[in-house]
Amino acid sequence: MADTKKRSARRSDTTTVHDLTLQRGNGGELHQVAEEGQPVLTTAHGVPVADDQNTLKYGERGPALIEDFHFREKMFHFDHERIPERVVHARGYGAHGYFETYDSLAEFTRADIFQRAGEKTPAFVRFSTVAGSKGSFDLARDVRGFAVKLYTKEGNWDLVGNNIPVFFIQDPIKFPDVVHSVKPEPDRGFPQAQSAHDNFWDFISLTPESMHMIMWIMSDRTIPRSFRFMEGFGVHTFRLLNENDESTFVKFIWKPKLGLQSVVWNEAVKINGADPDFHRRDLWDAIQAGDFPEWELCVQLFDQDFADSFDFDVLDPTKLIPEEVIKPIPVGRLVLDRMPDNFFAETEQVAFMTQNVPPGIDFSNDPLLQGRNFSYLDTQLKRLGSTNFTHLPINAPKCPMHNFQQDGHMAMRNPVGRANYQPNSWGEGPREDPKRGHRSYRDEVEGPKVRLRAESFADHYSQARQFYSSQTAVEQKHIAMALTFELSKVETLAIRERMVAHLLNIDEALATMVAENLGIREMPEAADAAVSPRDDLEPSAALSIIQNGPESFEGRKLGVLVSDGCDADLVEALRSALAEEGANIEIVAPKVGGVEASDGSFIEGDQMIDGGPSVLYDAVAIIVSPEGAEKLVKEATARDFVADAFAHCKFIAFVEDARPLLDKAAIEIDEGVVQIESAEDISGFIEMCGKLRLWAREPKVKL
Ligand code: HDE
Repeated sequence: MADTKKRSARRSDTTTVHDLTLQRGNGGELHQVAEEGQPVLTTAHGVPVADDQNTLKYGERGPALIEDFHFREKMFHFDHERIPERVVHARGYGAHGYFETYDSLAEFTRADIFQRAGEKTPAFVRFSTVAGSKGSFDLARDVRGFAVKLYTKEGNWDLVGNNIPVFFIQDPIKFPDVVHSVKPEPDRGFPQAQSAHDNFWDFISLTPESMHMIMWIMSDRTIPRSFRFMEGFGVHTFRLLNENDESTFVKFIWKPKLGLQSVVWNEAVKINGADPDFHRRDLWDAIQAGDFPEWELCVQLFDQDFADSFDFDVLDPTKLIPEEVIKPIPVGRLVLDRMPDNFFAETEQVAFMTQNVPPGIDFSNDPLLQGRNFSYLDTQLKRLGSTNFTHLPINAPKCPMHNFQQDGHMAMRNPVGRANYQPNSWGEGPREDPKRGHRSYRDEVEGPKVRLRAESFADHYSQARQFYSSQTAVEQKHIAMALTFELSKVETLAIRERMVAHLLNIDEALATMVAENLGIREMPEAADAAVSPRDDLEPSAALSIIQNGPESFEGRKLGVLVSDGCDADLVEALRSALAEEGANIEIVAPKVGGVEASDGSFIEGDQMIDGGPSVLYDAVAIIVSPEGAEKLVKEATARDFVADAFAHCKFIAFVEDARPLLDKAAIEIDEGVVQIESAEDISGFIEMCGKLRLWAREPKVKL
């Protein structure tokens, strides 16, 4: 019996498949053979491998042999490939670039990076979501991390910020609680990458200090169009110290060159299905195309007198200083121009730490910052497994460094010589330098040892109210809809009501709208406020996305739905007009191979309709033939393409022949739906697309 199952050994022969020279093994399997100049596969110990297709066995169908060191080593390494994901900000995407200093800031800081105009400092940036796991989707409603590592000539400076200038909590002891509450609930293990569940809103509704942050996360800031269209904030107040150790307080802000842009919620939900890597792909594509994203670093500088007289405590991380009160000054620009060679080695293993500051930059007593300075070192050991994580190229400084730290797991930098301590008599090794070294601000601190929250931190609603009143009507509506959506997923009625009680302290109309949308029949009393919310804070236009949107279509993407028989000249004219604008185009066709245009030319597709829904584009054009339209009206994905673009208030260009498709998708022609028949019509359409969306349409498509 056994013999009948036995495969007859085949003769070895050589074959060529798609330029690869392959050799057939005894079982018929194909081996890739090293050609001249190609390296030979080896074990990790350098032993050349003869066969990487078959384990070592007794007989062709017999048991495997433990002696197979190559198999054992290969599987051992594979089994250990994963390291723990970050406990927060697990899903991230990074890129290399540089920071270029505009002018010397020597008056305020002795930080080397700010001494010389035009100086370029290598940088690595990692953007992230906070709550989701590594494999979650990019368009979760979530804060985005904006962590920047600057490899300065006097050590690494990590500015570990977010795309929102305030935070949920005032004291670091609450960090594990806020993070636990937003993560999947521990008994059921869901929901993934969502704040829309009971635990999160339970914690938030019991934590009034989070209300300002809640206004931000319910705004469209948490569903950005791409990393390239978002701001970054250092959040805390830091100090700059000059040569004489004189201190100036500073807040750091990154401003994107392309302006601010977000998507709408219904779009975000669909993008997550259509392309869970939407933000990653966007950054990758832009950098590969040489369209390097850019941000300006701005500083808000102020002194102790301002801090003493400002409406809020500058040490309170739930508060910001409006840009109209202290104007941000641009001090340099950040350009991202290179993707990592290896995602794991760089993006995954990069270790950001708030305590990495060079001489000339120092901390304030913001309690959250002080807590972070402890946490970030601790977490790297857990994640990267060795105190020697600074030996990894992505974390190592690019300036000379010397110390007596030695040994430990995986030590790569091993000192030579006799002295491994100082002082020593051997004249060996580095010594400290009080002049060049990092010096802390000589802060005078006194008071009893207490567990207390400062009275100056007690106003939890005024800036939340200021944020809301600084938004356009469209943005205010989005906040109300987001709160409604999130709280509709909360099953416990008391939690919904508690949130409405907080909203009453922020804006009565907002609270009423959310209560009505949720079907709450009896309006609760306003929550007790430790300090009465103020209504005298001026609205700040800088807090709105729409008022700080892009000025052109640059850096964005048009999706063009085409069919056989479409007008090739028109597609070509769109393509060149967009290239001139610095914008991108993708052709969406019934078959990804492409379509044959009316002049017999062939237009290649970038996506088939199922793979290129309109949520992936900033605006769309429908260029089809009468026969094409006739076919596409029967195709649900084509109807969705048009209907979604309309529902998401996008600008739509169409040719007359596309009308049946527009009618089938129930499109009402408005000023954002424009007919284009020739190259002359295109420039007006692209100029129109420069605006974010046709918000005037929204009341027609959203209750
Ligand atoms: Fe973080 N945070 N955080 N955080 N954070 C981490 O460090 C922590 C906070 C931020 O791309 C962890 O390496 C505490 C504020 C970013 O690798 C951890 C507190 C802001 C990233 C940690 C905060 C941030 C992290 C997890 C309150 C905006 C991702 C993995 C006291 C200013 C960095 C890691 C990257 C990551 C702790 C609050 C931003 C556990 C204890 C406020 C962008 O150390």
